[in-house]
Amino acid sequence: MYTLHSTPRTDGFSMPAEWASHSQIWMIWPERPDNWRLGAKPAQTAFAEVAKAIAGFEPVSVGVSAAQYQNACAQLDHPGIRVLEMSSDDAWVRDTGPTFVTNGQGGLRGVDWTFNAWGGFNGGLYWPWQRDDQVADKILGLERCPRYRTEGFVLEGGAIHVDGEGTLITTEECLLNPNRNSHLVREEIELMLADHLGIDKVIWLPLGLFNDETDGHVDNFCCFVRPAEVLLAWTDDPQDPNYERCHTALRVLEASRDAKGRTLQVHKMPIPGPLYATAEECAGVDRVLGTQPRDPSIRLAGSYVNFLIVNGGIVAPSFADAQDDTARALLEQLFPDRRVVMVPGREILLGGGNIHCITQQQPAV
Ligand code: KQY
Repeated sequence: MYTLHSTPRTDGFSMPAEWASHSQIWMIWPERPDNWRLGAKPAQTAFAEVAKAIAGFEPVSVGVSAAQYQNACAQLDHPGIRVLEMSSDDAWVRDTGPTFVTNGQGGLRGVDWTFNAWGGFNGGLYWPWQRDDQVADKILGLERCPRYRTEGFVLEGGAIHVDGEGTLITTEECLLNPNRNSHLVREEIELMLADHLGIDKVIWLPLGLFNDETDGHVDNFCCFVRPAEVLLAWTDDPQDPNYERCHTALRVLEASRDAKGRTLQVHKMPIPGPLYATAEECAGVDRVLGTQPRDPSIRLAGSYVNFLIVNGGIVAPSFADAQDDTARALLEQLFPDRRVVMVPGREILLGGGNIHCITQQQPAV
């Protein structure tokens, strides 16, 4: 797609909050057997359920490989879903897709961050990742959106949340990890975020959720629900490895002011489980050198915070867990004007993420 050599900020563009209205949601069809068990068949069922839940609120576009085209079309048969042939390395469009930016005057452009599979050769989750790094460009091309490319600056969409009013939340665990942008210091990273997302203030949480294989993406841990209000994954159990993470994040959030000088109200979302993959689930994943080992002893980074805000609704994961009802009730209370739909999230979690990680919103302009 046509590449601009300025920055969104100098051109008057910024990233809207997720609750601003969308024209559609992007997804990618899961396929790789070294990440998704049983040749990705259970994951495909889960993705189709997510796509159909979203399509009840707004249109969905799903990128799929040539090999899976017919199968995906059959499983995604719904008037609100279009299927497009698109090669990729895996199915995490939150991280490989563009971050759309708008200018309040009908302009829509996209930031195409460099992608290195969550850490490149220093802890990344697979190689090669070249087709994933091309996903944002392909989506922007299909939508005829001008593109800003941050060549050499690595970022995944799941590593940030914005309030649309100048504030961004992220984690040091991810953005300051030497496996992302080791050539830059914190202030230089903040400048890149400001220039490309039009934000004025970064709130740095030290860590994300325990065992999150993305190195602590904020979208699995903490999100804005409206300006000056955040939802934080939470446990009161001092034995839980998340206890220190959650309590430290709370202290940071309570001491923070947003870009407009407001203090933040923090809502606490219980963490499900603890959840683990079964031996049978792990055995269904192909073993390939350089990909994430699957083992029943490894705690899964399950989180209800990994939901998507859609036009008029919330699409959130359920885990057949005792906390599912509490999570639904809290989401209904926090979003009284939206319909909350919960979709089984376990199969997506087994692959390393959840609903927010496999979706990318395109703002309406
Ligand atoms: O959660 C995400 N944003 C991506 C997770 C990638 C996991 C690959 N196994």
